[in-house]
Amino acid sequence: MRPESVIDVSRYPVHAVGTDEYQTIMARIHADLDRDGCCVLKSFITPDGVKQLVKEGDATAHLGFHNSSLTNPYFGDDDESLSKSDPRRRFSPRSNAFIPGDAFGEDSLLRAIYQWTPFTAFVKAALREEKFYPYADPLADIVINMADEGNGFPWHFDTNNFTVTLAIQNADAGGEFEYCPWIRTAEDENYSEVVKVLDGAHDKITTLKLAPGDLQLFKGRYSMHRVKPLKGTTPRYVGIFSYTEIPDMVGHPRRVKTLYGKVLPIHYELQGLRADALLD
Ligand SMILES: O=C(O)CCC(=O)C(=O)O
Ligand SMILES: [Fe+2]
Repeated sequence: MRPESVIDVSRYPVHAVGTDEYQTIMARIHADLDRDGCCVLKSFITPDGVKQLVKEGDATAHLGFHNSSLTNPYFGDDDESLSKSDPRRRFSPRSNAFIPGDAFGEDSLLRAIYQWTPFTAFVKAALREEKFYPYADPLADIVINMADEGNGFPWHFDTNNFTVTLAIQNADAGGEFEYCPWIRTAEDENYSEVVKVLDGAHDKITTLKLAPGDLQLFKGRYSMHRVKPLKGTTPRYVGIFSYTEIPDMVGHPRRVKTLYGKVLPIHYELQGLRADALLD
């Protein structure tokens, strides 16, 4: 299957740069992102495409690497010098499995979508990112986030500025994506609002029930979000597409090992190539 046959290009003309239809969809995406930090393109992938992607998930599920931890909203360590009620001391269980990028070979539809040049250009324009490259990490460029009964993803902020996710299969129940836009800024952590979200007492929590085939663009660095716990025996599959600010960048070997359970030679060869000096 080719990407252009499974992306609903009549609704989302990703390849038709410069046309009125393209401008219209771009304007909507930009408005949604500015207002909510979130934009959902419903049924971006056709039902036939979704079927194929579910098959890829089922066929590669055994390659998923399971990981669970207790996490605060910042993925940080505990700090006993802070008061017990501080959000940095609020830890919740998190558990999932990532099916790594090398599970999706050249015959993979998920990979074909990610590598389709018009799709990359569309996502770049949608996110208005100047420096924008497909991730050179063969394990992390595309992954399927797989989770089942009891698992979810507690309230957090992302390390990266944006995520591009594709809903592939929902669990039998639960798994809603909840978010609270623009809770913090680069200058202000706004802990009092963070606590309200953690307590379920915030009045700006939006709940999204994504359907298989929906593409979500999300700016998660400033908007707090979570995936509600899952129920039932059907695994939830979400495809995650990653991009970087510089070409040829890969994950740090230690972090790659934690997330995917293995490291490849390229992680050592390209180690340390970064656009900034932040800790990974
Ligand atoms: O699985 C999802 O829908 C998003 C999970 C998430 O927030 C993350 O991986 O940072
Ligand atoms: Fe996140």
